[in-house]
Amino acid sequence: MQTYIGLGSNLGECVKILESAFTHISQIPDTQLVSSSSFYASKPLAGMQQNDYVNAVALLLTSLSAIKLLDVLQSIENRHGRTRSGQYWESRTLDLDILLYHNEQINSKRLIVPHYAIAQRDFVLLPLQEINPELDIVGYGHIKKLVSACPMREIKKLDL
Ligand code: A4P
Ligand code: MG
Repeated sequence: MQTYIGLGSNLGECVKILESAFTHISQIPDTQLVSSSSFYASKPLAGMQQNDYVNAVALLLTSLSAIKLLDVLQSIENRHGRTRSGQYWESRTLDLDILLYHNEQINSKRLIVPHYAIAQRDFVLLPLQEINPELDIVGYGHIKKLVSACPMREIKKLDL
């Protein structure tokens, strides 16, 4: 299955953490890391008083089920010092979201796919478009249309 993963970090050495996350992702069993986007820096959503985020997207080919993949991704988050105090949108060393899983629409207790905010976030749509400019998102439409409709904030592709 083709699956797109969104990576985010706004706590600690964000760039190094995302680089390490890509290494861990490339080692997931029964899974191949096909491509990775550039890194994008932007302010936290909703004007939250937090450090800027660094975000990226990965395209994987996997034979793991979506829920098994979520388990593995959460263990990678934990290994990168992710803590959860229960606060809404708290700062995080590493967030790994399943943006898309093949063309499946999943609505279970632990998993909503496509990701609930996939069409509203510049830091998700731009790296997705970079990796696959012809992407058609089930239930939402063509990436080009979504990028034109999405309010773009200040977002910077990092030169690494
Ligand atoms: N879950 C459901 N669907 C999914 C999915 N598709 N992928 C469940 C991953 N997890 C999914 O996630 C809470 C629960 O969501 C998981 O246990 C899983 O069962 P979490 O990672 O513990 O919490 P979270 O990430 O704080 O929650 P939420 O609401 O998903 O936050 P978001 O949407 O990740 O937003 N600004 C910028 N610039 N860049 C960012 O990356 N991120 C956020 C957080 C806010 N502002 C941001 C950014
Ligand atoms: Mg998350």
